[in-house]
Amino acid sequence: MTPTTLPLVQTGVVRGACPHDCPDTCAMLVHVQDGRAVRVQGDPDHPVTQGFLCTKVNRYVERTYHADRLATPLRRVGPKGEGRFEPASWDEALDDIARRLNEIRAGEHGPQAILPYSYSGTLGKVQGESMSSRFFHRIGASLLDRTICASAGSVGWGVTYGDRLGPTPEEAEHARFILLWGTNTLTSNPHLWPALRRAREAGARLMAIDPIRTRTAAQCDEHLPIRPGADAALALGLMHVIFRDGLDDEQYLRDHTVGWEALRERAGEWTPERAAGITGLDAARIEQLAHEYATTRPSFIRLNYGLQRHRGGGTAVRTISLLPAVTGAWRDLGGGATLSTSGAFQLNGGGLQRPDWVPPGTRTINMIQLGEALTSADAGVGGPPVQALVVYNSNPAAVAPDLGSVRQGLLRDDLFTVVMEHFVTDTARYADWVLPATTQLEHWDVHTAYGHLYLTLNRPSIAPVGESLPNTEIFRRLAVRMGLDDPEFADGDVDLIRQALESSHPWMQGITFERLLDEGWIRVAAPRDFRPYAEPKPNTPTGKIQILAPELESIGIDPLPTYVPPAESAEADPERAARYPLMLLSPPEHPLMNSTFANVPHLERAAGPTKLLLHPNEAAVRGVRDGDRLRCWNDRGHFYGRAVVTDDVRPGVAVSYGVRWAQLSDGGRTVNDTTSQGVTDMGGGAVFYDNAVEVEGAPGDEILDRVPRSGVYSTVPPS
Ligand SMILES: Nc1nc2c(c(=O)[nH]1)N[C@H]1C(S)=C(S)[C@@H](COP(=O)(O)OP(=O)(O)OC[C@H]3O[C@@H](n4cnc5c(=O)[nH]c(N)nc54)[C@H](O)[C@@H]3O)O[C@H]1N2
Ligand SMILES: Nc1nc2c(c(=O)[nH]1)N[C@H]1C(S)=C(S)[C@@H](COP(=O)(O)OP(=O)(O)OC[C@H]3O[C@@H](n4cnc5c(=O)[nH]c(N)nc54)[C@H](O)[C@@H]3O)O[C@H]1N2
Ligand SMILES: [Mo]
Repeated sequence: MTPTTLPLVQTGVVRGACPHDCPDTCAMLVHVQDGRAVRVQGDPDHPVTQGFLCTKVNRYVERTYHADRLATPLRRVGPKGEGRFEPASWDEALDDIARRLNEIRAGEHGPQAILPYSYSGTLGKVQGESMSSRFFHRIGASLLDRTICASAGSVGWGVTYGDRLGPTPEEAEHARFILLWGTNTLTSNPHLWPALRRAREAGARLMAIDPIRTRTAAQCDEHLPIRPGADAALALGLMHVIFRDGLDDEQYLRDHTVGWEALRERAGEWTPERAAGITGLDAARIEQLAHEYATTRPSFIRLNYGLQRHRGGGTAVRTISLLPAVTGAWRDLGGGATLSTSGAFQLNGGGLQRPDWVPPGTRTINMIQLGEALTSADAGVGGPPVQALVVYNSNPAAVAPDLGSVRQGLLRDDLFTVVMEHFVTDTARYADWVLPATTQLEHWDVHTAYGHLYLTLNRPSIAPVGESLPNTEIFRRLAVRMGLDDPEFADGDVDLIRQALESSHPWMQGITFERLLDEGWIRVAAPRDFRPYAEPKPNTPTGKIQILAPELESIGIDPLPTYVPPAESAEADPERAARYPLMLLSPPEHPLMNSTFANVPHLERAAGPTKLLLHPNEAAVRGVRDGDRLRCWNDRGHFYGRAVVTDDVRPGVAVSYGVRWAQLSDGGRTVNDTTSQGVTDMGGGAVFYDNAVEVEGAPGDEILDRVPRSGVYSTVPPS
């Protein structure tokens, strides 16, 4: 069965989509010459892509033809984790994997001893969760709760507003007061920037609320260096002033919300002085900010997922998201707040993934507790131990928290691990089988977005590199070998795209595969005057914006907006904070994309060695000088980094940008050796930035642990 049904273009320009986990989902033009990709380019006609790609994705061709790219299946020959493999044929690999998985399925512990593990290597609907879900659902494997990125904020927003919607760059340019709240726009959402620039040229004021003076904060009119995890306190302090001074839009609150009187009362307790004590900001500045925010229209808040990586992340997002309800900013074009626009895309996920095939009572494992799941007898949640792990679209041995525990699990000799990948990543090193997967240039897909309203088709532009196969095809072939004969396993990738588009939602009307093939990308049929909560009919239980969300009470959470201190802060855990006085933030490094581009030579060089940013006062008390080799540690583990002494970070905060490959990092350890498997208040989300550490000088040499380049695993022949 061939995954493509249309011939490849030998020389010309092919329309594609950037597959990465970013709000921008760019329309990407791939230039092909004699069957080889030579360049990728942002589509100049796309209203959000606007003709440019980011630093990382500009290197997509370099990554695709990287000398270390996997060309054949690889079988482990050395001990687990050493990274020694030998090439094998697809038949050998799939026969062995099917046999082992069938044995486990039929064995003492049953199919739930098999755990899929995947996340955002691609956000494609087809190469993400389609055939893979059908496969795992049909065999009755354990379910994976995909919480590593966005679940706290998604639940926080969801209980308040239902679907996630908000102004996109096309509306945001109309805003005149803009708060970039816990988001590093120039790094992680760069295609919003041109809209912000246009707004600014028309007189808008741009503010950043971030513990770090990021490259984005440095470009704003003002930077408010808030303490990590204190955002809800700031939002409540702002509401205090807005209500007190009669700057609220009471009509909007009456018409469209429930619980606003209780919120007004709650906000009454949050004087600017109290908010200042928690946020580390100046009380007078909070007063003034409240006035500026409430009286300048339209006002727009861009929050993103960074700020919810603390214990109180769900509540923080929920609290901030209510500011435009209090002021009525939602009424204006470009006014409101955006966490995500994913609610605009109502695709046929059920048809793609067949959740109806999941056997009743199947357990769910939280992906951020992979270490726990692999090292405890009942997978940490009750039920059988995990005996097989099948990884695709993810690199948990780099991106998951508490890597010491993850590695301990992956080293288990009785764990059967299959990793579908482009490279021998940190995770692939521990595999029994590594299977070569295609990249976005080599397979079909269709993409929604979470920062705009365009649906984008990805057409393959080149033939698969080496013997690589799309994820879908690997699962199809495995299904056949394991004796699964449902006709759904015969659907081709284009069939899956057509199925994804089968939707009765009014915004999906008229969007077909043929049109996408012709036009490349299509805006969903949302109103052009896009003000999603101007006259809201949210799909919440009350049909209103839920300032008061009673369903939270049943899970032990305050049903009203509130402030939840970070788990590892001095407020919540003074004993720990005394030992580990620095709160370590590890947001994305500008030239990296989670862990995906960490081994691409140009970007590896651009990122340089791991850095550890410290405020001059923190450096001074530890005798640390700029450029020193530092060791950063807590009870969970340690890693090394080069000191950058700078007042870009607050005292009490340390920063190490990520995500790195352990095998390319000093000592084979990364920041995720220190992060915790704890969860957020809502959604079971990751708390990467709720991480108390200490730092000391560590004179000595860098030690790298790179898997040798040649002779160990088979690579693509040099071109
Ligand atoms: N270049 C690049 N772009 C990316 C990615 C990447 O790895 N590299 N990753 C993509 C993915 S998967 C995601 S989810 C997004 C993430 O992108 P964002 O949602 O923007 O999240 P982060 O970069 O994690 O954090 C944003 C900012 O929040 C700040 N921050 C941390 N804690 C707090 C807090 O408590 N309060 C406030 N106010 N600010 C805080 C951080 O210092 C950081 O500057 O980016 C996507 N885009
Ligand atoms: N300390 C710290 N840790 C973090 C974060 C942080 O800010 N700080 N951010 C977190 C966030 S927001 C996220 S979203 C996660 C991301 O974590 P992951 O979802 O694991 O993302 P990546 O690290 O990009 O790894 C994706 C892998 O998928 C592979 N891949 C790409 N396309 C395909 C394909 O078509 N088929 C197959 N089989 N493989 C493919 C790539 O080669 C890559 O190795 O990391 C989290 N980890
Ligand atoms: Mo993410």
